[in-house]
Amino acid sequence: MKGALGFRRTALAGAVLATALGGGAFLVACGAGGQDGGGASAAGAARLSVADSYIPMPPAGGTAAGYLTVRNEGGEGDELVKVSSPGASSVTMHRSTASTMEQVEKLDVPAHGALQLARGGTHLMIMGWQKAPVLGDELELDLTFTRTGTISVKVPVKELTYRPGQQ
Ligand SMILES: [Cu+2]
Repeated sequence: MKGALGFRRTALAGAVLATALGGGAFLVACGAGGQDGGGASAAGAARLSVADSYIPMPPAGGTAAGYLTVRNEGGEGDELVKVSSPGASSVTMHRSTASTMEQVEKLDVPAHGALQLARGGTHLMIMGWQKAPVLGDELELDLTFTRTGTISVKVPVKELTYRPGQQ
């Protein structure tokens, strides 16, 4: 934080000096450039949070899907590159296509946007449960992002028909 403020002040001082030497037009260009640079390094980092996570109850402890939303309030994108769980042997990322689904290695979390895993679209596949899940259980998922690192969330097991925002 301190470093970023220091940089801003330096850039500003440079702009003022440039005015004295070079005139108004140069000030506009230089000032705008300097501020953009400062903003990108200070407030631009990805700021992630996870919401609306749930796992529809799988039939007889079999393969389950997992859904969640990763919000990014920061000015830099990030990408989800790995998901694992202490309670399941395998968690993979899948994208649904018209007739099937395919595994993907990473999912983008856009700046000032969100990565949404939802029914019919991108989802997690959770296999090899250590203990057959029951309604109300929570499964820890460790989500690893390129820039942010790992975020751990407890994801509740819900009824098969559950959708976020309604019971
Ligand atoms: Cu799948």
